[in-house]
Amino acid sequence: PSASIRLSDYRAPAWRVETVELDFDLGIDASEVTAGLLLRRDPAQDAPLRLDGENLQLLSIRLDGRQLPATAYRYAGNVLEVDGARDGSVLETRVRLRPAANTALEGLYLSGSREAGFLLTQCEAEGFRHITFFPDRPDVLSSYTVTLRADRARFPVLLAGGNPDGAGELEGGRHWARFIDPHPKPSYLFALVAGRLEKIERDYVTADGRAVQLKIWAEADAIDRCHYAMDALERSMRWDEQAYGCNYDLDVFHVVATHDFNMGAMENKGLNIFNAKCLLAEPDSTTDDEYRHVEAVVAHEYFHNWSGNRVTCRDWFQLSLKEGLTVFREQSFSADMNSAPLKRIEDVALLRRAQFPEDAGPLAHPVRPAQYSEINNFYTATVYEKGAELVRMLAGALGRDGFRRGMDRYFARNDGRAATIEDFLAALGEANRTDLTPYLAWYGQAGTPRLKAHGHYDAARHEYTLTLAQHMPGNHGTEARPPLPIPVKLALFTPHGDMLPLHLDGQTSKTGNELVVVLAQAEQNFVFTNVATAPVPSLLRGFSAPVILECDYTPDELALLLAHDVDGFNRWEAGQQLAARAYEDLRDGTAAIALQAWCDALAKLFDNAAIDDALLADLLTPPGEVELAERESAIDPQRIHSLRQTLQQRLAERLGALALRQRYAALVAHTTIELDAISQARRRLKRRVLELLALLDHDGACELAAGQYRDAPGMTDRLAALAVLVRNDAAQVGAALHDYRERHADNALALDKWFAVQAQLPGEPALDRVRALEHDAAFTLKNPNRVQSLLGAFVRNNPSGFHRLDGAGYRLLAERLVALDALNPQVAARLATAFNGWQRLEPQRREAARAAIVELAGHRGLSRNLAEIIGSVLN
Ligand code: HT7
Ligand code: ZN
Repeated sequence: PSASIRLSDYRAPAWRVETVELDFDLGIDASEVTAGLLLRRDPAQDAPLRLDGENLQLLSIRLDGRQLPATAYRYAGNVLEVDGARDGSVLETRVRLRPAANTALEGLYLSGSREAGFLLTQCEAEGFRHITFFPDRPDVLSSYTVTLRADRARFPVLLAGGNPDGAGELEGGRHWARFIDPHPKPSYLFALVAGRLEKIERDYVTADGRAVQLKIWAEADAIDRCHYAMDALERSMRWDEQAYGCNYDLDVFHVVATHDFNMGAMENKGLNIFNAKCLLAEPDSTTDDEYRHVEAVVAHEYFHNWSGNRVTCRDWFQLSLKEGLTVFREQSFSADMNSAPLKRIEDVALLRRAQFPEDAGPLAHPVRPAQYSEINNFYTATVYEKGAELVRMLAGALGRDGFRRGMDRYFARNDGRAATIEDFLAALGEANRTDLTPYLAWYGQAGTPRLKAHGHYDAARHEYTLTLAQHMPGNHGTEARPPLPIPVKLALFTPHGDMLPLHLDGQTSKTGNELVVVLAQAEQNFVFTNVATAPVPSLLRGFSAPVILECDYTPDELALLLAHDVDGFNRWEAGQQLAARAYEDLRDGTAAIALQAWCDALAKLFDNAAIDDALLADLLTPPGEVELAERESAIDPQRIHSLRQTLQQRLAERLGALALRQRYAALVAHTTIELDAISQARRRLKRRVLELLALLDHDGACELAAGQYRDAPGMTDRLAALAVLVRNDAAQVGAALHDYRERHADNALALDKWFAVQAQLPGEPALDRVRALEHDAAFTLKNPNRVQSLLGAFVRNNPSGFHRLDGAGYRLLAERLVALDALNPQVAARLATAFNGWQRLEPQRREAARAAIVELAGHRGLSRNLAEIIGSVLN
């Protein structure tokens, strides 16, 4: 594997590019790019001019107007070194690219077929060096003028980032269009799109008075599915003006949908490009969860215009500076647009499902990594989701107004600059006259801290002492790490479920029913006075810090919080903790005290008309198989699956088939296709009730599911019914799958769900199903969404299917990774992270997984992307 790049080696660029003029002569098989760079040299450095360029076919090279002889430059496929450049020199290069042959989807590539598809670019993180020679690093900010030329009939639409600056006809049926971006930007934010696309448009006026044309582009068959995204975009723009004072800053804002994309979306300046699954939405093919996801991704990319584009990152180690912050901004927006507690539950569930396992195994890295071999492998749950949690802690520490003051300072001071995480903490801290540098430690260390909590009530003194202590697992004092600041939002409840007024000893300002204490040392006592009765603490409310709480609650105490906590997140959290304890009762064969308490508490909530249907659905769902596995050492995923099924069956028995049927019927009576919160909540609960009923009355529930499938007015109900039929191996499943396949044959996103639902068939039969689906005419390794829908869903969302005792799941993954890596290394590397955690499997599976990974590692010619992941996973 190639050498790693280290944060400690950072040096400012010796050469910058003040302006860049790009000229594209576009064609599907061959495109030519001419780049004119106005160079600026750092007088303090005397390094030669070295430009990144990845396997480019160099056609010509001129310096200050003169053709360079072959002796005046060197290029062996990665770096172009040029002699004789001075401050103010203009370097002009011309290269040829092969877009149709680019299956890695990085640089300039073709989306769709040769006949009907369109050309587009993806430059983050280091794709620009696949387009032209350039110092392809985020701290080189340049002004871009881009001219596109192409055949008008084949490429009627020509787009690049920036404001339009003319267009016209050329000879031979060709045309041109020019764009100037007035905002200097790093190369990773460059983009172009060319092809046959349709658009929808809307006029928008920013709070500071700029008239902006919003244009969403898609292929003709998809353009009608862009209206929801347009509404979401307008909501995002308004929200950013109100919440952060951030206005849009160009005259046009383009958004383009593609089916061929390695990630969710990309925030290119003025020309966002979206994976179609994160942009297109219409009731017949989009679920409620997907609608919310579209809104969230549209917002996320738009918010990058300030957190990422206007203020960018100095280097890729600072990636979370834009990603963690932007995820946090999107989370706040989504909470404002929808239910705040449900959003928080969803985000924390994702953190636990994706980030906690990452942080607990060989792929663990700090939010700001210290080194990497391949930067594309660092677009991780840690950088994004844990990064957002760190911003949330800072926002909590400063309070609403203080955080806004700090953000104003951060944007104002760093506008047009490439910044660091230190710059961020400094701006937030200085605007609030507080020192936030202790939080820097959070950015520098991997692992999920444990927070131990213990309460003691002194009845005679009416005092409650809460002892909080922190430790990092596996950190047995060998390296002394400073303690982290851990904000703990808390409340105290009476045994009747009422909140007690809080008086924190010695701190007159700290009163109220809820407050935040910050654990700043390894261990600290917090003494509450005038506490009338022995309380039950509600800790880490709203998940105020990304830690694992270890608290010696009794089942009754958890049941009390589940019944009474007014913090929606902590109510759910109490239920999750209780369910995990109930699971342990079943696993260990111990007295089923937690199981009883969990079922009793939920039975009461089930009859409580005041509770929101969506929250109830989440309360009725125990932690997932991945989370349950996180609590074990010799993991047997098939046993976890079956114990979790038993756990749910016990709950279903406690609720009773009659009550479940009645509730299901009542929800069916309200079936609509509307997208309002109440309708979505009903659909969510309806699905959960049907799943529980299937554990008691298999045939009856399958009959209901078949009816729901047939009558469903939209995708949420249809897919939920199909999933119940698949997972229960219903007699009706074949007909339903056939119907779905026919009905959605022309809709790639709907078809992805058809693959995914079958890939999640639990247990042994899953592997043969996956193999059979690989032979379906619609399956291809060339499309990342399709790979994700079949192989991704199998290896990631189906632990009992993937982790077969005979190791066949591991061998299948290893074989497919070799084939996929040859086409698309980024997607292969991401899929390979499914091997993470193999060391904690029980011995037989562990050996089978190890053998498959070792064999894969020995394969010659693996990409740097895949080699890095496999190498780390094996350690
Ligand atoms: N900033 C974007 C990252 C991204 C990306 C990274 C590597 C390879 C392909 C990519 N496509 C998009 C996504 C985001 O907004 O976070
Ligand atoms: Zn982002």
